[in-house]
Amino acid sequence: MKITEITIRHLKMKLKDPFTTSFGTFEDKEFLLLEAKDEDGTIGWGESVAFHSPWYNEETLKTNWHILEDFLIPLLLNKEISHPDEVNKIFEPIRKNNMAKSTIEGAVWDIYAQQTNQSLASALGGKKDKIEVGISIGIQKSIDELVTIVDGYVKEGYKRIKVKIKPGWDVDVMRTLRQKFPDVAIMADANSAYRLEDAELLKQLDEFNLTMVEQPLASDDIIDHATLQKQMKTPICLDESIHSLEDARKAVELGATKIINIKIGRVGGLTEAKKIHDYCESQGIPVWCGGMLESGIGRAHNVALTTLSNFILPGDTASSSRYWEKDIIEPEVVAEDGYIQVPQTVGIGYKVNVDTVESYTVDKKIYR
Ligand code: OSB
Ligand code: MG
Repeated sequence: MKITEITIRHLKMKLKDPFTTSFGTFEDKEFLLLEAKDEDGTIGWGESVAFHSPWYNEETLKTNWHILEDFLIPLLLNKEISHPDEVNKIFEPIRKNNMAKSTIEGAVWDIYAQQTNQSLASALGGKKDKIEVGISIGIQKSIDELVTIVDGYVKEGYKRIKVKIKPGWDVDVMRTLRQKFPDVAIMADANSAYRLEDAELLKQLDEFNLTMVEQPLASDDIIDHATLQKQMKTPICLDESIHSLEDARKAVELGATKIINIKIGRVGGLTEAKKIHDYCESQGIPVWCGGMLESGIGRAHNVALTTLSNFILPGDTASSSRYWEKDIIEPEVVAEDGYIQVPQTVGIGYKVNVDTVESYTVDKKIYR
């Protein structure tokens, strides 16, 4: 395969409900979509999970556009590739910028799956025909409102409820949820809102039998997480701190994490995601697939990745309709009773509705 044309689009999609984390609120999702065409006209799609501003990590939609336009696209265009695993190596001269790299790599995987006449899931080596999913719920105005929302999603069948926490919205919230939902798998995600000095407070979470606590400490830390894990019974799961197989190995060896959240964009693409998955499997560390409020295209990639065997815990890949009035793929991603059926058609398995994509597009450029 040889990529001969790439289109980058900047999309803006309104979220049905604003989403609040420990660092701020989203009302709209702005992100880049990448459409790659190979020499025989096969089209593949990739989504950048970089946000409009750099609060989750240092990448943004604009830095991704810059890195794609000035470095990654020139490295990849018209280069002969026999397998998507080679994309990583082609990008080796460029440090980090994982979300930018992953955007193209995802499109190359989509093309590869189509050309080898298989679903993206099976191209990755996934075997499941359905995946188990949970849902991530932002910070709410009151605990009562949160309880009502959780109740709705539990009734819809989501297999695990994750709630965002931050200082002042933590122990009481989790205590109430555990009282109201004694048998539901519940976890908390702090998005780095605490420091090791908060260990006494975080240890109070041990009372509530949480499945895990996600990224309690700094986004670039693994040392303090290891110290905290020694004092806490609840398993720690790292999200922001893991950018590569090497990060995963160090975090596991130090005892900083007992579970890993794999996000394709954060680790630089599906090839690296699969390596982390395989390493964790060999170490007995369960993984799950995180989310970045993706449109249908990123969501389709997440569904495919989750079919790998060590994605043991339900991830954050909820139904399209939880985020959008109208998603850009057909059919939309649907979780029923907490399961998503994995599409068996070739490539990402969902049809991209280009008219809908265009209706959300605020900027666009073609590279040849
Ligand atoms: O930390 O997992 C996170 C959303 C935006 C940024 C970071 C995170 C999240 C979520 C939501 O938790 C996951 C989703 O529903 O896509
Ligand atoms: Mg997280």
